Amino acid sequence: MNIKARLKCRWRCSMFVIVAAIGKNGELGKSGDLVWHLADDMRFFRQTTSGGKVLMGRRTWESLPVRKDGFRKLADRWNIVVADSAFEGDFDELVTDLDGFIAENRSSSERIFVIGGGSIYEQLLPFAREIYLTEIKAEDNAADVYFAEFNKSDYDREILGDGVDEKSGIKYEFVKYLRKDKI
Ligand code: CP6
Repeated sequence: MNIKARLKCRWRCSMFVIVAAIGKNGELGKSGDLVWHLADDMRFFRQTTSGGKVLMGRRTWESLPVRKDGFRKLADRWNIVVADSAFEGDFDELVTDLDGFIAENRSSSERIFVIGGGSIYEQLLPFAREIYLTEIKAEDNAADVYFAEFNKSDYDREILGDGVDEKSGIKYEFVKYLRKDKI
């Protein structure tokens, strides 16, 4: 990142908002699917992202089930997928140059929810002022995708809620991380 870009972004980098559900060790994905399927998390995710724009990688898009109407899309949201130009699908917007997309959008005031997966989170972390993590108090050593390491001391941590999954008995917290500096 050059100095100019940093200066330009000094006051308004709230653009990219990361939303993820992770296990105790950062477990995100397993064999092309999510590790965690908690009803309360799905509700939280839907409520948080509904009506907005969601940005995801190609593999995350492919992990979405094809719906009854034959479409693979997160309903009521503008679906943006990062893939190469030959990639086809029912998404709303294709991003082939992620760095270019970040540069164009990072100082805008409109939020874009970054919803996965591992590689996309890692690339967007430096540009996200807010991170919404569902911290699931369980482990899965068969996971093959993990959330990127990030420095928690750079953020203020606020617990928005917690609970226990009825089906599995697994505990979780909905946590908001807000960057202390203005990036
Ligand atoms: N964040 C949280 C997410 C997702 C979920 N929970 C999610 C991951 C991949 C897809 C859709 C949603 N980003 N907290 C799961 C409900 Cl394809």
